[in-house]
Amino acid sequence: MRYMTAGESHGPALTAIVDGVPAGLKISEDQINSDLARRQAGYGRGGRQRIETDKVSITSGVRFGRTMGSPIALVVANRDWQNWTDRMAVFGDLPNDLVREVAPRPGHADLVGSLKTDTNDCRNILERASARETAARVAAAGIARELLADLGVEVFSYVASIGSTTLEEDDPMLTAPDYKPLDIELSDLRCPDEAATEAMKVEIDRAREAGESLGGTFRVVATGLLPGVGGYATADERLTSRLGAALFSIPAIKGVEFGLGFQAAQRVGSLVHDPIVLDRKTGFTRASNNAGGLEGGMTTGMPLIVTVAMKPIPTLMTPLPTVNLDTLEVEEASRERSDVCAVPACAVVAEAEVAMVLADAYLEKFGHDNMGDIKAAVKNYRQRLRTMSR
Ligand code: EPS
Repeated sequence: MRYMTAGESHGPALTAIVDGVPAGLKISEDQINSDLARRQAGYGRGGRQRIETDKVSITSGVRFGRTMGSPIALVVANRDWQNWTDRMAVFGDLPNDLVREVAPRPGHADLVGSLKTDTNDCRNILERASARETAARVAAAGIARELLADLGVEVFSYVASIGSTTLEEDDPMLTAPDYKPLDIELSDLRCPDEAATEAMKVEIDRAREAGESLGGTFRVVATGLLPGVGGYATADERLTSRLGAALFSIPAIKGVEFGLGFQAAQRVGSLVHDPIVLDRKTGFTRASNNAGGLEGGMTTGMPLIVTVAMKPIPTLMTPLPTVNLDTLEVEEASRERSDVCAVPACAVVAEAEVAMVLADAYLEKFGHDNMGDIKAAVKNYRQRLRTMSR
């Protein structure tokens, strides 16, 4: 199962195509729309989100609410397109009075993308490099989430820090899976602690007043996983590399840690690895989860816990110096309308990427054709695991 997206930030629409989806999977537009709404929210978001109310339209692959096994096309319209038809026209001559973007923003794809594609208008680059594209990813991953939910797997995320303000957690590898989705979604920053949320808001206010932007960290958690999904034998089977690649494909991601992550490198082995224990009801399990649910590139059956770092958004209202592409003079980088902080939204996008990789790995292990056969294979595997631990 894989997806591809197309679409510019201020073009008519974003499109995603998902293929490799088994037949017989129930799809809910409402569920996808609620994920799209979560991606739009969060304290620190900018003016664009007041224009958009992202809704998915499924134009192929689903009949009477169920997948047919054919590619699924999903479209999310850009309402803002109405305001950009002059500057983003699909056809017609280049207007003489077209305002080009010639002051590339440090940290964005503007300059290098323009050099690479031989354009003197950074808009050709920024329209696609904009994080607006991630709405299409969230829509696409709605299919993966339905599949995982049908097999007992839930994926959620929460914000762990904004700038220098951190959510205090004793041992997130033990406690993260127990956070209540409602506590997370009711927070303006998708952070399960009220006091931390308020402190993060203060830091965002301070950044906004200073014309600054802020990054942060968040965790993505997947529960209900079976052990042995992914693979150890070849590089491209390993879930660690697949999840890493998927998460690093999100704009602005600068770090990904599995389980204890970098902390594991500072501890002795006995304080890192998770003792194997036998639970008479559920089979083999672990006394701790420092590995964050992955060993040897495969799921262990413990919750998957990934911590992700997002850099501050490159668009600054107090801009850094840049070089004008026309005059070659030093000037201030362009001020595009932007967010001060989009970490809570980015966490929803990361959930989407994780869901897509996990769904793909489940299908690899349990078959691709239809949900009935897949569920029977999952049941059979569970049964064998129980027998092996007896
Ligand atoms: C975004 C839409 C964009 C930006 C933001 C993410 O809309 P606009 O450019 O019209 O304001 O708000 O993009 C960036 C932060 C970026 O660096 O490109 C969205 O829908 O997520």
